[in-house]
Amino acid sequence: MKKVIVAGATGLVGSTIISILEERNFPISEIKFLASKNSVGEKIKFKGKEIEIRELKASEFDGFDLAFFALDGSLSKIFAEEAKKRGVRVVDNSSYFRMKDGTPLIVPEVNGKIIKDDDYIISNPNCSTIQCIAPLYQLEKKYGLERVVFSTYQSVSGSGKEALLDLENGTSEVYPYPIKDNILPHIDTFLENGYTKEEMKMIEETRKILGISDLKVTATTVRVPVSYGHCVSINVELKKPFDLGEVRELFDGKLGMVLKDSPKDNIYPQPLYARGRDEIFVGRIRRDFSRENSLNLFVVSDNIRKGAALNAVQIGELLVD
Ligand code: 11C
Repeated sequence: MKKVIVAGATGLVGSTIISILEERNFPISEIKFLASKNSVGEKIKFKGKEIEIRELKASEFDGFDLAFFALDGSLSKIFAEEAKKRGVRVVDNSSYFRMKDGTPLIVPEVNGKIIKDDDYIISNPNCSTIQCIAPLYQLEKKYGLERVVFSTYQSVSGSGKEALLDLENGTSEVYPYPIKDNILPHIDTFLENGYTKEEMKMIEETRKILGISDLKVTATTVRVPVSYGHCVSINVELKKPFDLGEVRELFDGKLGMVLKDSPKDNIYPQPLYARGRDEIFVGRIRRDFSRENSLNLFVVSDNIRKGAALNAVQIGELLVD
C-alpha cells in the first residue's frame, strides 16, 4: 500500500487520475490532493470520503511514497525536485523532464521495463504521442521503421477546461481564433524552425520512447472542434515488405489496441466512441501505393485517459510492482 499525492488535482487530467486510481483500485493507504491556493478547502470525493484540497507546497510531500503531477512544467520543475528530495517518486505529466537524459519517458506496454529502482522522476509522454507508440512499436519489431509521418486531429480538451468553453461558446479565450466551426494548424507555440512545440514533441518523444534516435519522423499537429479524443493519421514506411493481414494481427487486441477496421461496414475509429475508453483504436489500415513498403493507419484514443491520466496511473502501477 502506498501513500499517494495527486498534485494539480482540479484540472481535467488531475481529476481523471483520481477517478482512475479509484476505478483500478490502486493500492493506497492514504491520499492527498494538492492544488493552487484558489482551490484550497474545496473537497474531492475518493472512495466515498470527502477529502479537502491542500495548497501545493514542498512540505506536503513529507512522508509520502508516490505523487502524480498534473501541473504546468514550471511547477513540475520545482516540485518534482522537492518531492524527490523527500524520497517521493513522481509520475510527471508535463513536458519539462521528458527529453532530459536519464529521465525515463514511459508508455508502460512498450518500455515500462526500463524504469530503475532509483528513478525518482518518470515522465508521462504527450497525449498525441502516447497513442501512436503501441502501433509503431509493433511495426518496428516485425519490419523495422524507415520513416513516419504524423498528421493529427486533436481535440480541445488537450488545452484544458477553458478550451472546452471556447468550443461550446464560439469564443477565442484560449486560442488565437475561434475553434468552433474551425480548424487550427497550430498547437502550442511556433518555433524558429517553423514547427510547433507540439510537432517537435511528437518527433522527439517518439524517437526516445522507441529508442531509435535517428528515426526519420515528421509531424503536422492540428486542433479540431471536438471535445475529447485525439486522432492521428500515420503514414509509415517500413524497412521490409509486409502483409496487411499480418499487420492487422500485430494490432488486434495487442498492447491496449483495438482494431476498428471494416470499411465496408463503415467501421473505423472515431473520437465520439473513444471518449471515456481506455483503449487505442486503430483502423483504416491500408497500403500506401505511392511508396514501397508503406502503409497508412488512423489511430484514435481518449487524450485525457490513455493520452494522460491512464498512462500515468499505469506507470504508477509499475512503481508499486
Ligand atoms: C494538446 N497534446 O492536445 C497537447 C496537450 O505536453 O503534455 C498536452 C501537452 C503536453 O494540446
